[in-house]
Parts: sequence; structure tokens; C-alpha cells
Amino acid sequence: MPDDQTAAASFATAAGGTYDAIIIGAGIAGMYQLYRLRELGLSVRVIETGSDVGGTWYWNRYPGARFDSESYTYGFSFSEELLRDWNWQEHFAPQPETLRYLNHVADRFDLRRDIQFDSRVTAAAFDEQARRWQVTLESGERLASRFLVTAIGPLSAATLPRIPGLDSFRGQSFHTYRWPHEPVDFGGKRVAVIGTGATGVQIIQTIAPLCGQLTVFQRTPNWCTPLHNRAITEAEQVKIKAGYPAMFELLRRTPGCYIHDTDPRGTFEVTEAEREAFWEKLYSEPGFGIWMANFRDVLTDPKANALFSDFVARKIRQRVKDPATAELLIPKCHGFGTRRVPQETGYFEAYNLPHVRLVDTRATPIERVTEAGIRTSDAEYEFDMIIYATGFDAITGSFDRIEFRGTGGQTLKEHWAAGPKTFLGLMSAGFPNLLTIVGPHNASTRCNIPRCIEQNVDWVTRLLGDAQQRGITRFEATPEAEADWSRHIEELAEGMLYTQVDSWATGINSNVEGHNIRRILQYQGGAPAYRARCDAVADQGYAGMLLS
Ligand code: NA7
Repeated sequence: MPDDQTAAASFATAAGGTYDAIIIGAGIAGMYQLYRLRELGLSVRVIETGSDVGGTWYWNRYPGARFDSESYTYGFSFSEELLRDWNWQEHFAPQPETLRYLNHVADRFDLRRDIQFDSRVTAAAFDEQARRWQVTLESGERLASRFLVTAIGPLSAATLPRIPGLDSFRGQSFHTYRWPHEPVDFGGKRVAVIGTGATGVQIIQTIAPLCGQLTVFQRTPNWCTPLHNRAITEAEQVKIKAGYPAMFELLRRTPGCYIHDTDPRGTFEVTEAEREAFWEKLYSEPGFGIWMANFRDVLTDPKANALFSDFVARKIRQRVKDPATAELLIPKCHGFGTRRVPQETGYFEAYNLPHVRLVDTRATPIERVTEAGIRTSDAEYEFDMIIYATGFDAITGSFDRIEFRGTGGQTLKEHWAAGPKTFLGLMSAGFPNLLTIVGPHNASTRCNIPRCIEQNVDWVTRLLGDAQQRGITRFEATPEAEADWSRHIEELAEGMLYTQVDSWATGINSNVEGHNIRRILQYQGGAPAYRARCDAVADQGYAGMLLS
């Protein structure tokens, strides 16, 4: 950060550095928001930390990274030409294909000319007099804009474990989010992976056959189910293209904007034979159907949840040869679907390979990383490479890293200290003209995310378009509307089993100071209800907001 004098000078000389809108982030959300605001004729600058577009798909280059949503449900829906021209190659696209797609979108709509790469926003302060946000970059550069839109992602503040000695390791080490652009050679190497969330599962199953020796450090097992990915055939491609309008219509109706919709039956309303047959069918089908299209009570009724968890446990026992390893891989402290369900391809079979071993870090905790490897309470392991698949300071972490200063000098971090307070998950009282796409309390973090991103962006675009037309230069959520929405968020989560479990979705991260108390961070009412609430607010002239 520059000293005051330099800062003032750089702001004064930031010729053309004042925009109608600044968007932070050039991932899926930032790219689409740029496209939409350009349509309004606004001057827009996107600030992006990475050297190119893609966000999540720019950073997460680890082997095996891929969608868990069907590819064709994940791409942008706003352009018929784009839908017609882009051919997804696999039902669940791998990261390189997704990044190619996002580059294609950036090229096609000439997005890069308004994106400033290799630039990180460190602070943004609302100037009440000018009704503008003053934005500071890590370089010291200052920009200003009437409106500030965050598109900074729910899983973009990667966290390393708080283990002593991290820097002392002499071999290679990577966090999966910060994976190098150059190929990484695993041939014959002794590799450690710490973490068995959705990311750990993808990388473990992918590199297991390549390593000389693979040691997985698992603290909590997860309920993983088969992805059943495969290439899209030509006949399927034709069908997908022809079916886009109907598919997007379906995605507007399902709670998470997936092609999978909850089964209306209760677990105990069918016979045991019907139940088993239904669950076998779900286990044999691709994607998240097993999570999203299960019986309606599996995620709310503890008995139903326990029965289905037993079903998945049986599958794990069948697939893992060593019974002790199988038991370690079966979650005992949480039920199926109460944490994010990793989708796997041969994950359990990886543990049948003679050179793959599993270390339970609850039984034998990691004490430190050493020059040569990892020391647990009962053993010393030597490695050539350590991979940290240790996750993120989720949902609020990317906000906490930027000093947003609103009216009265309060920071957003302070405002959210006891948990996020928002209106529609898109605004916070005391932070005028700031819009938080994919922020806490909005439906997008429990969603096939581009679908909810499009909804968020379209709503923001409507608001900024209305502001433009009506000459509105300041808007802000009222404290009452914020309190009502925050209460609504709490009410919606009541009775959901996931709230009783530690996970990134409940704000738990052992690697972040103070993130050891569960918080309700997500909107649980489903995307259609969320969309209706947002639309109603706009239709009522932005009820709950002050516009001037
Ligand atoms: P997750 O799901 O947060 O997983 C992180 C994993 O790392 C999880 O298994 C953690 O165990 C483990 N972890 C974290 N810190 C430690 C320490 N200090 N010691 C041992 N193990 C540790 O992140 P992912 O990247 O896998 O997935 C994030 C989302 O990205 C995913 O849900 C998808 O939506 C995409 P824990 O469970 O906390 O005991």
C-alpha cells in the first residue's frame, strides 16, 4: 500500500480511472456481469487477480478437476449462438475443457478489453459525498466507480493447514487451488495428499495409478458416490442442442437448478424391495441424482438418512478389499448428503492398489511437516511431494480478504463478525451501491452455480438499469430488510440435517482463526423461491431498499 501522499497522487492521476461500475473477479460471474453491464452502456472495469479469465477454472488445474454438474447444464444460457456452437465433449467436463470454453466466451464477446488482469483489490471505501466506491489495488493503483459488484467466488480463498513446519519441506508442495500451469510429474514419486473433500477425492483417484507411492491423510471421510462420466456421443450432442430450451425450463424449476429433482415419495412410504431397487438405480446413474433426486426426506429425517447412509456404506465395503480401510472410508459422524457429496470414479478402488495407503489423522494426528515429509503422532513419513487438498475459507473468506469500508467507516468484516447479515444475499446495510453476486445468504452456493449466477447477474443488471433510467446514484438495503432476510435464512435452515454437521457449508474451517462455530451461510429455500423473492423486491420498486 502506498503512503497517503502517493495514494492521493495516484488517485488524482488515475486518468479514466473512474467507471460506472467496477466488477471484482473475471470468473463465470464477473464475465457475465461485464457482458450485461456493457449492454446497458455503462463504463465497466473488471479487476482480476489471475492472468486470464476463468476464476475457479483458471486456478483449479489439479489433475482430475472436473464438473459434477452435467456440462450442458453448466454452460451459460444467455446466448443461443453460444449454445449452438459449443460442443461439450464429456457429460462432466474436465477443467481444461471448461477453461477452453470460458476462453471461447471471452473471445467471442470480446470481454478481455475491459478486464485488468494480474490485479488484486485490497480495499474499497464508499465515499458518501461523491456517492462512489474508491477501490485500491495491491499495486497501489486507485480506481473509482459508482457501483461495485463482487464476483469473487464462494471457494476462492484457499487455506493451508495450520501445521508447524509447512515451509521446511524440501520436496515439491502444492495447494490444489494454486496448481502450477506446467505439467507435474508423479512418475515413481512418493506423494502425500492431505484432505479428502471433493477436491481430494478427484486428485487421489487420478494420480493413484501414476505415483510410486501415495499416502492419503484423511481426517474426515465423506460419502462419495459414482459420477459415471463418459464421452458425449454425436447422437447425444444433437439431442442436447435440440433439448436446450426444455432443459433450461426444467432447471428453473428444480431446487438446485440441476436436471435432478427430488423424488416426492418418503423413504418409508415404499416397500423395502422398492427402496433398494430405487437406491440401486440412483447409484448406477450419473451425477448428483443420488443426492438431489433421492426420497424427499433423506436430507431431513434422521431415520431415512441413516438408512440411506447404510446403503452407501455397504457399497464402500463391497468396493474396498481391506475391511479396516473400508471402515475408515465410511463416515461415522455425519449422514449422507449433509456435507457436499464428492462424485468419484474409481476412488474406492484406488485404495486396493498396493502402493496406496490411508492414514487416519484423527487416530494419529499430523504433528508437523518436516524437511523430509510428514510426522504424525506415531510415524515419520518421507515424501517427494505434498499436496494440500485442504479446502477454502468458504463463502465469506474472499470478502474478508478485502477491506470493504461502508458508511460510518465500518468494515464488512466487522459487520459480518457474528455471521453474515445481508438483504437477498446481494447487499448489506451500510454498504451502499455494493452488490455481492454469489455472496452469503443467496441461493447460488447451493446451486448448479452458473444458473444462479445468471439469476444474480440479471437481477443486478435490472437494478442498475433502473437506476440509470431513473437517475438514481445511491441505493442501500435498510437495516430492517437486512434483519428480516437474515431471520428468513435462519428459518429456512431449520430442520436441515446439514446444519448439525461441521463443513465449509456451515462455515467451519480448522485452519482459520475463529471459524469453529457453525453459521448459516446459505439460502435453503431453493432457487425458484429465491428467484421469486428477488423478482418481487424489484417489482415492488425495490422494497426493503432506499434509493435516491
Ligand atoms: P473441503 O471439502 O473443505 O475439503 C478439505 C479437506 O481437507 C477435508 O477433508 C478436511 O478435513 C481436510 N483438511 C483441512 N485441513 C486439514 C488439516 N489441518 N489436517 C487434516 N485434514 C485437513 O475442500 P475441497 O477443496 O475438497 O472442496 C471444496 C468444494 O470445492 C467442494 O465442495 C466443491 O463444491 C468444490 P475435514 O473434513 O475438515 O476434517
